[in-house]
Amino acid sequence: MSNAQQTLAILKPHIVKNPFSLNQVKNIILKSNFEIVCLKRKIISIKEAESFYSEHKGQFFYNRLVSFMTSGPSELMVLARENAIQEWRLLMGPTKVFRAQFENPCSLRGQFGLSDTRNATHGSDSPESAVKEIQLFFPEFS
Ligand code: IDP
Repeated sequence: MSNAQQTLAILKPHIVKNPFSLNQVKNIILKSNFEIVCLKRKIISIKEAESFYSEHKGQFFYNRLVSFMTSGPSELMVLARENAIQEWRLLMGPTKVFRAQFENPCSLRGQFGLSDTRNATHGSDSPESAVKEIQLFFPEFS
């Protein structure tokens, strides 16, 4: 794939727990021209979640976020396509679920988000974080 860029995507635990949602989200990913380059289902450890979300340490939602993200299996993916980082964030929609539902109800967070914490998906926000996040969860790949 020429001009392909990679990003780290996470399908958060409430999506993975529900086979119907999981299947729907994966179909949307493939229909949106992303290639799933690597996929791993795992329970993120507390240490990994704390490091992954370290920029939010001290925020009122940090403990809730770490405990939700470690509450069950997530699916971690390296996604590739042209402009993957921006396109995946567009497909996810806004971080806050009420905004996603009003501003972009067809986005993944608009359709599958349950709350600001359980907002369905994660996506890297820059080329630098994509490299760092892929390295954290797929050290064997990078
Ligand atoms: P992003 O996931 O869209 O990049 P960030 O601001 O980096 O958004 O926040 C990381 C994660 O922290 C979000 O995906 C969400 O799960 C959680 N989060 C962000 N803001 C809030 C909030 O106000 N309440 C609860 N959880 C939040």
